[in-house]
Amino acid sequence: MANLPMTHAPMTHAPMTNGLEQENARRQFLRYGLSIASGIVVPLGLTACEPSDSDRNKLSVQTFVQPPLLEAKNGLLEVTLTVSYFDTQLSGSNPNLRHPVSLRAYGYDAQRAGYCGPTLVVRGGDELRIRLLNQLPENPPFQAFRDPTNYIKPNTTNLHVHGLHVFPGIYSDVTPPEYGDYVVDPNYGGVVPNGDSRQYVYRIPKDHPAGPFYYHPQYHGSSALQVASLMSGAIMVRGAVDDLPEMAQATELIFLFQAPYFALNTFLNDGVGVADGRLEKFRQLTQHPTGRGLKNNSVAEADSDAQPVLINGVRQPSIVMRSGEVQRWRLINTQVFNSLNLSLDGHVLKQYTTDGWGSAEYVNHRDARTMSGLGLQSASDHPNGLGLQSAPGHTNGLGLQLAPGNRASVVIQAGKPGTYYLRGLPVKMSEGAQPIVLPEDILAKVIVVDSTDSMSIPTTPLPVSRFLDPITDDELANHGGKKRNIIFKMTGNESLFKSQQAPGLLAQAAEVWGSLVAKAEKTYQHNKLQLQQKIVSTFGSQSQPLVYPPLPNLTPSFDIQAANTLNEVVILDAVEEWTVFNLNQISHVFHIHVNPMYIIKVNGESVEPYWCDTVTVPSGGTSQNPSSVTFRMRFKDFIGPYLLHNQRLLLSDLGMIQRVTVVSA
Ligand SMILES: [Cu+2]
Repeated sequence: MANLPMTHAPMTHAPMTNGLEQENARRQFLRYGLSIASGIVVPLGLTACEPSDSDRNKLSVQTFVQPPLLEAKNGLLEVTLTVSYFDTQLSGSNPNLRHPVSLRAYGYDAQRAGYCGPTLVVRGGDELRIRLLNQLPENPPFQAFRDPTNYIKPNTTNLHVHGLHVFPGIYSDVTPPEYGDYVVDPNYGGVVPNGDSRQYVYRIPKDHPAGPFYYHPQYHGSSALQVASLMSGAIMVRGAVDDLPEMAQATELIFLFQAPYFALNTFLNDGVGVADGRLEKFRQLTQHPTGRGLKNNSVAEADSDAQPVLINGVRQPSIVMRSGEVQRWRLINTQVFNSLNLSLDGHVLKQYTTDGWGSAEYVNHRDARTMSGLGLQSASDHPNGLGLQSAPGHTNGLGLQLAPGNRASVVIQAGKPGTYYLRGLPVKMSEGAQPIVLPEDILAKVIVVDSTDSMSIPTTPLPVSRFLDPITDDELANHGGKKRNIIFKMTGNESLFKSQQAPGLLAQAAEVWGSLVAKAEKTYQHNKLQLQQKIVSTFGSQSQPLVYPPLPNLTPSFDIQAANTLNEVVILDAVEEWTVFNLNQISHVFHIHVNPMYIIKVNGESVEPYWCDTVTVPSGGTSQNPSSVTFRMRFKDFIGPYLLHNQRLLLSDLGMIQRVTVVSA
């Protein structure tokens, strides 16, 4: 998307022969993606040809734009993704008010950077080849004062295919080596700026489930800053469910929910010396982790310019549907901290994948406005299924909840003509005296125009890959059945809740605990020593950097933990049961690469099992009584190193991250 989509832009209206043809053209337009500046015009009545001026007034404008879509041919999709700065304008909460920004973003092949990377479409058995080319400028040297080993390199990057079940290692049998979903780069590695590149190769297994995935950088220490710019894009794996005639006929819309952070007036720029429109310092994130969405207790306390959620770079786009029309939407939360709680006025979102993992039956998410308010019951049919956490103390949401990294596929059928809002209902992300509550927001507008022809909703059971067969007790027992515990704990938890009064405290607040705490402590001390030595060698004395640059503003009082400090070693073909504990009032978002999770328990209580790769570990945990999620995983296909981490990426960058290494027996 090279150009800025214009909200309510006038559009040149091609002469048409009939409404159907135009509708077909519109669908082609949507299906194959678009990268142009204008909106889409659909007449209110499909019989309206050669609209007169008065007819024109009735036109409904679709301002929803899709990322360009690239599809594999003959089993291969090959693309170059280019990382660079993207100078453009983005809306704040007011869609008509744009701010100039200069943020990191993906371009592809000969196309310059856009609001999101292209959507990459593959099927099981295909090969996806991505050459990642880093054209960001050299890393700024002053960043070295932060920490000599981590998040000193905002312009070093790599590529992660979130959720994909693919080889995580390096193909060293070719020269130069090619990379799988390899993101355990050491701090001297990665794809360095100023022209470095890396060839990634993802061989999609034949039985790979069909669903939405996405790609984003995962260079430890830089991931939040880069993803909180504009660096993400969708991956669609197609399969049997997509071949159902009713699915194939339904227009597919891909939503990347983004909340780019950037300095604006003094916001996100308190003392860090960053120009407006830029995101250059990790501290910009840590001092305002939720952006402008952080509220006190009251939902009603709407922020006049709350951290705006954009969809594919556009604030509050409008979507035009015909009454009775069925569409399917792919919903991807690419935010680095905030969760979403989606509800569409007067309509049902019929969910059929959680993340990229399909189910045979729909989970229906009804209009949840009437249930709005905190602590009420979910409006969903199966509150314990498909990615919803309805455990006690976590019933904040009522619509379709997407934590950072979560995706969903939904089918919707347009109702009566009218205008409906796709809302982000309030999200309560923590418990405690000062809970973090994100205010309600309008994310998109759905304009339903009159029509007599109706489409049908795909009937169930929907086809599901055998890859997603349940992991039974027997299977677990017959494959080792090892149990592990992972503990998420930020120290200085209360600081987070106070961060709205005293910005910057989150930077002191995160630390991962695991089975190897002593080892972590050793690394911590080592990093700290290195940092001190670096300062001394640069300035000759320890006090100098306090003057220039303002070190206290740049350096947290501890050093972040390297991504490979903690390591879980797993034997190939094992089937294991893990429990992730959360000792904090804030909910954490557990994500593991390569192998999805089969969730069986929340807070120790059985739930209707489901597959996912990103899961909220409920809020309200304490050291005495942690919240938890329990799941099973198969480690069947791949050996190699990969990561588990908090998908609230700024916490991951601060150290809530571990390495997993699968070894052969
Ligand atoms: Cu991932």
